Amino acid sequence: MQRYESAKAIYAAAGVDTEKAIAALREIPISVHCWQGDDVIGFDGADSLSGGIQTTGNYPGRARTPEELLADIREAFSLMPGKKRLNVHACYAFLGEDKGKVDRDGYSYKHFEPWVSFAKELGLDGVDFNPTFFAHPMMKDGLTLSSPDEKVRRFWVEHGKRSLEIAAEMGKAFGKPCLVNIWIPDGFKDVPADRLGPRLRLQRSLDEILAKYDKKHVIVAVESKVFGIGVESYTVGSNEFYQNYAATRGVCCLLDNGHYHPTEVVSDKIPSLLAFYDKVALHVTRPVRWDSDHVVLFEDELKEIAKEIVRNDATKKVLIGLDYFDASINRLSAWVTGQRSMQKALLYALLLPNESLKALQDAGNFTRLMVEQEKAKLLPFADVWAEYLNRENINEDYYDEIARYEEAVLKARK
Ligand code: RNT
Ligand code: ZN
Repeated sequence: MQRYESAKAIYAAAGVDTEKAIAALREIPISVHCWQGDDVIGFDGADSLSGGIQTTGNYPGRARTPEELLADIREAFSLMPGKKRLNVHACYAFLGEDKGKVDRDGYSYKHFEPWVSFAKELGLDGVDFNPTFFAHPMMKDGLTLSSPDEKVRRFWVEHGKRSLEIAAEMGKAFGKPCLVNIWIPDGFKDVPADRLGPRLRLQRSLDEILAKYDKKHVIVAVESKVFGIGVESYTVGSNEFYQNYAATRGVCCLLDNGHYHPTEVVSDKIPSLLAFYDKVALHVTRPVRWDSDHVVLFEDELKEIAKEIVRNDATKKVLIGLDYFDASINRLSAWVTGQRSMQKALLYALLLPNESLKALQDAGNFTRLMVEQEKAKLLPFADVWAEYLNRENINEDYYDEIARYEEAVLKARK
């Protein structure tokens, strides 16, 4: 308390209102991915991941059933401060008696209703949804929506349509739109003979999927990528393809910060897109040398991303989602560390004297801008963070609780 009062005064002298920052942070939802808990396997029959994405590590305790995953989410979410949404993939369908009978082209809301009830029980802000275009036998030669095989392409178009219907119900259940993100793994390991054909087929498939959906309850995003493991030479859903697709079809782009060339940064892409789009969706991750999906940490580029959201007054325009999967450490700890890092970065950005820094830039006073930006880095951020957690009834330390859960619950999973 004493530390907070002193920090509050130091920030006030720098022109920053810490109370306002804390209040603003509380209003920014973070969509937490369900797939960190089970290494992106899901409930609908896959036993391994495919489509150029990979989890590495075999730390004990992976959730193997819907019950285990829900229990882990409940525990992990209890250690995460702030407003949360739950991000669900279609492969996490509760199929019950339909298991083995109904495939992804036949999923309906009833298979996901348990997620909605669960999210309500946890008091979450809503549920987001993703069609799952990977880890499935109907992927042919690594292709889904861009497949030249009409039977394959139709199957996945149908899956996309079903997903939008499911999402509309999810949106209705919370009275807020549900974000549906479309990511497909389609691409080639080696030099293709036709780069346009697959893209034209993808364009057609997307147009078919999006022909009709509930725009009040669903926001659609498309996620581009450079390459995947085993899909190094060509990606159908490239950045240029999706940005133009989104702009011409009135949907939004989802930027995954692991999906660009190593010196490109998503923090710079956010304001570029905000100049044209009402919404920009994010998959926040931490790429180490490639799209490795490491646990998100409180690092410089994350801070830059948060700054672009906060100082452009875009906390309602940028839809923040997490997308990482680490199987080499305790999976709950991975979840919590990543979510808290995002929260920290947002608070950090909210606590900067953004207006006066902008004024220095516009006045061309770059010498003072550099001095002030460096000074701001050492403001007593940690004390405000501690106060925020305190008000959220969350302990700063989460290791002991996770270790307890590991002993009591995870160790029994053999
Ligand atoms: C893959 C994409 C995609 C997935 C999730 C599971 O490179 O980032 O978003 O990680 O849909
Ligand atoms: Zn992603």
